Amino acid sequence: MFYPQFNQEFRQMLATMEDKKVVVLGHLRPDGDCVGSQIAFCRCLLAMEIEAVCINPDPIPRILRSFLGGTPFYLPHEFSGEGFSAANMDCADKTRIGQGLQARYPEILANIDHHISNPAYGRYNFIDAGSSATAEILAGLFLDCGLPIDEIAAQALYVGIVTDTGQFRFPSTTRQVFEICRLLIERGADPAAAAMELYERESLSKLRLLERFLASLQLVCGGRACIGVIKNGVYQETGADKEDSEGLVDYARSIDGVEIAVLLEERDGAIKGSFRSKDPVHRVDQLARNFNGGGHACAAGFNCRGHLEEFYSNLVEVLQEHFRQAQTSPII
Ligand SMILES: [Mn+2]
Repeated sequence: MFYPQFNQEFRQMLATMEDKKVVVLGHLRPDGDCVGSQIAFCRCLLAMEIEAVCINPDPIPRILRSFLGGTPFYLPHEFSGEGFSAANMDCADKTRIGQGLQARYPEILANIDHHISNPAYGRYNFIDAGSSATAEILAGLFLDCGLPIDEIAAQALYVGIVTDTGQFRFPSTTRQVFEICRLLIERGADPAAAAMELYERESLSKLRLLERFLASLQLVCGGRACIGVIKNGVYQETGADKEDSEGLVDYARSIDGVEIAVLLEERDGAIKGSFRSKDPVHRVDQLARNFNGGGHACAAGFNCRGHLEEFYSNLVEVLQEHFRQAQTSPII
């Protein structure tokens, strides 16, 4: 069994869902793990003849739409979902589903997630920070319980895992990850087809955005950190969408000697930031907490008010202090 600690409770939860209608919720700016987990969980419920739909506070990114396979997905204004019980996928806290959905669903029946900071806000909680993806947890639970995983669900779960492990490169890539992926492939997941959709269908405007981001990169803290920015207006100038910033910060992290990378997006008086680190020792979720954010040890984010120039120098100080306190030696 992959998750023996959850087995009984998961079965119990599914049993209570049998006389309910369920809305499967994802987080703001949904990513592959969020959408993949929603697809799979919704399809599992539908196969059990439980009425279920997915609702997301933001639209599904273009790149992920081909994986939906007819699974019902709505925006909040398209489906009222009254009388439905909520199941949150990949949401580190209640606010991640956005204000509107939070008001609609103040109580969360199921909370399935792998964020270290998740405070277990659901009636049923399946949280494992040691898992690479929410999709890994879900796949493991389905396999443990012998639940049906159709081809579309298998591919969706695979997409969640391949994206959240950075294509099997991050420290969260364990033997169990490969074991689960092997079983998903047996059930119809197709790695080459997934890679084609995920990584070979970029828009030119996204690459124009990348060009601007790369031009902004600065090394700080003696080359141990790298910061890149996207200023107001760059989206308009390049024709890129907000969702196209996904993955940019990884280029900053990829530089030799860089241990922490930061992407700062200026958004009309507010700043959206993403932290990535090469080593969990840096706990970027704690760094993000300085700015009211959170996330994983190696990947975290925040949103705050402020102006870019001021914020930038403040951030450099926070990073300098972090490296002083961490007393970690540079990775050479
Ligand atoms: Mn995730």
